Amino acid sequence: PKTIRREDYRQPDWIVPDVALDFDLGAERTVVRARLEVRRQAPAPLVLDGDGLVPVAVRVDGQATEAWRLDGGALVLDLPGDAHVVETEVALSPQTNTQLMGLYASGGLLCTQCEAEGFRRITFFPDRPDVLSRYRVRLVADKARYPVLLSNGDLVGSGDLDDGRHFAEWHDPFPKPSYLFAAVAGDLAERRDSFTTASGRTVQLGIWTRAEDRPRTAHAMESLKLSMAWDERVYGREYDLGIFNIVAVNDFNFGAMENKGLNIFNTRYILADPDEATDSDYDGIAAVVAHEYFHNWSGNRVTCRDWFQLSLKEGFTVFRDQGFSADLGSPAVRRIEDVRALRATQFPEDAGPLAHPVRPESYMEISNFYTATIYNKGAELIRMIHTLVGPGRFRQGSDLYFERHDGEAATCEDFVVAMEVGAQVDLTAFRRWYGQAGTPRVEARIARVEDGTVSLALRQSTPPTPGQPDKSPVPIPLRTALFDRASGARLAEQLVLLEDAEATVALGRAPGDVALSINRGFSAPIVLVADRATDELAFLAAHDDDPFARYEAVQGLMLEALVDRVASGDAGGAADAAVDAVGAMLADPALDDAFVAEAALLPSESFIGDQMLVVEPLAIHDAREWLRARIGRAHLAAWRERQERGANQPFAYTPEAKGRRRLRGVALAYLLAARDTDAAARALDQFQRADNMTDRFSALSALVGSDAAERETALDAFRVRHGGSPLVLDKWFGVQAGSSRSDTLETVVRLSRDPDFTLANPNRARALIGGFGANQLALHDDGGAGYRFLADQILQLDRLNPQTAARLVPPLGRWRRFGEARAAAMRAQLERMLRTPGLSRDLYEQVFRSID
Ligand code: B3K
Ligand code: ZN
Repeated sequence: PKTIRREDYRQPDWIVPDVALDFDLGAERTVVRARLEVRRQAPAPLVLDGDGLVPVAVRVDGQATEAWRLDGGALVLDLPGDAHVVETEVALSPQTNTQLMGLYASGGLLCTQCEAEGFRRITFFPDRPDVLSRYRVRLVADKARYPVLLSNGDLVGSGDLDDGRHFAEWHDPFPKPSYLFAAVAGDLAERRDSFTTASGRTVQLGIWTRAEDRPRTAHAMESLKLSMAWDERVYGREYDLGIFNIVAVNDFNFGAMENKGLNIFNTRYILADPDEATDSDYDGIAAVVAHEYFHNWSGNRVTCRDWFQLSLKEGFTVFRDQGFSADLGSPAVRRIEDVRALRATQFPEDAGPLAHPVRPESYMEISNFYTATIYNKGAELIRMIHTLVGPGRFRQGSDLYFERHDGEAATCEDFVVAMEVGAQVDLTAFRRWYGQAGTPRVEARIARVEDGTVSLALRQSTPPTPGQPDKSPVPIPLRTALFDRASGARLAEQLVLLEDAEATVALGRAPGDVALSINRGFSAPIVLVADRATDELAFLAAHDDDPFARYEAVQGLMLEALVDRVASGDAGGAADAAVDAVGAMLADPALDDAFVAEAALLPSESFIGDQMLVVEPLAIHDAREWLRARIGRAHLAAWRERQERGANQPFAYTPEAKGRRRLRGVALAYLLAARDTDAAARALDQFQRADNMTDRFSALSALVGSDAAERETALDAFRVRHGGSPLVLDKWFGVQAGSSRSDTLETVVRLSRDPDFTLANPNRARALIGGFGANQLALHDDGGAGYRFLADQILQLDRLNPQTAARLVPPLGRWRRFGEARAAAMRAQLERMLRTPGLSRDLYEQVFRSID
């Protein structure tokens, strides 16, 4: 496959101001007729991208022509003038489209997915984000099978035809790139609502699902209305069309898609009721509904010039949805969750063979670049700008960005320039964050100068990443405070900006002993190496007034204990301090349950592994279980009380009740780890009596790693109760794939042959195969069979759905982090995959990059 480079960007030779599409829809066969008004921008032939398309007919200015050729799938025409009308006709087979890109069938529905390059699987077109067109779409289908016909924009006509067919015509007045095109046909039920914008326009809102799912769309609709109001209030952005529709589909490659006026969602991010969705599912729905809605401005009104600019829309939109979610619930807890996710996915990516800058330089397959780096690190860059300039100036910057680039295809540079001008800040050095991969490491150490001034010595370095051996310093904003150890008082908080490789900063005068609180709120996406003694961390765990920093201090104690335990079998004083810190939080009535639950959670096994030179999965697991048992036993009474608190109250969806449920789940896991006598019975009791999925599933999760008889009882009951609901069955597969039992590989192999398992559905494949890949203990268990199984599944899936297959590769790409035998066995599987004939471009690129 060939490599596409950012430096090779050229403006389009031809543009397409207007396009009319005519779909004659059917699952087995769909005919697409396209009419493109093309305008020349440069002396070159017209190249219309195509992927797997065969032209049935081609016309230029109304005349049939044979003067075309196919070049690597694209339709090439030499046209004489500067403006022509080009018409093409192709036939598609949605039913056999297992890639789920382009037009495909899901359940009884027909739907599209075009980002990034799926539109070329529907019709011949300059399928690049800098070609913006006005679309007119006519959909024709059998009325009984496909009573609902949706596309972007406004409905401008509909009616019946002969032979039981009907049609609908949609017109989208906003010019858009082809990746935002969407069409849906199916037997769908609507939840309808409306929203009145700040300027008084009424928008008709519709969420479309199968009829039986309609009752489970209330939370998504509520989230949509809150998002619309939030974007008006916080960013001054109003919705622009008369209609906003969302359709939920079962088979979808990722979370959702922001098509103009017609978002298409994975059912997972729409459907919820208390009996089937956990609180974190509810949160995920609110966040993704908001994210796709926010794209209407950050992505659709202002789109990307080319795919190297992907983070322009994704990083910014993640930052926006994080702000929305923070405002909905507890900002501190939300920040902790976001940082946990960053460390779980983006940090390892940035430290491994797939590391790439937020604005990449090259790719083979753009689908492989919808990564945690583009999304989550991209959001952290925006957050740093926000931190540097403050909310007011940030808003002036974002206003200017939207004003300047409305209707355009922009670049990351355009965003930075708009921020510089609008927020009055010099971001010259900050631009390096966009081009440099790798997570900076910051060493921080305080020293006392004679006159009582405390100074902070900082040093930054970024490890080499593939293709980037030498790194420059980046500007790192560090929210920093000192505490007086004797009184517990905070002495000062300041925003320290580390711009050079090294710097020393005076923090102020402090008479007595101090504790250093740094990178508060996780103000920069870095790895902090602060030379702090256990008792200093313990102090911060008890006294820091920044909840995130307090959480970090507790996690720091836990990590220290775990790393020591793995290294030497001993855990020094850090384990005792961690035990005490958790106890103190449990006893502190001022802390809310959600925060305590987050802070009491142990670092994940893979995050512990990330701290070590050579990852030892079993030793890590044992150390973690050992610390878990200690924390469990030390606070048995408190855990029991937290597990029971409010258990008999009926379900409520309030922040307090959510926090209580979260802590209940954590408490139950600690009770099981402590081998409290009745823990398994207690878990089964919670499982059986729960009137909601959060409590039921936290009980099941706690039991699934145990040998207790209650485990099978719960697993069986769960399947019987929820077997008819695909999303809940995904949980059943996933929880077993994540189990810490030694027979997990066997279980997963058996489940892969279960009649309810299929690789064709991405949610199901991710639950079982993705869940297994993320299970460090099980994947690396015997250093061979797990890798082979994972590689086999990836290869099988690649034949159906390359995009989803390629996303399962990263766990194997971490081979360098493991001991020799494991590394060799993992590499052998990567090599076997690479040798397999007929690999997709997606999988080839991921495997190829993972090998060296
Ligand atoms: N923009 C889409 C992602 C498309 C992924 C294509 N491989 C969803 C989102 O980020 O909102
Ligand atoms: Zn997005």
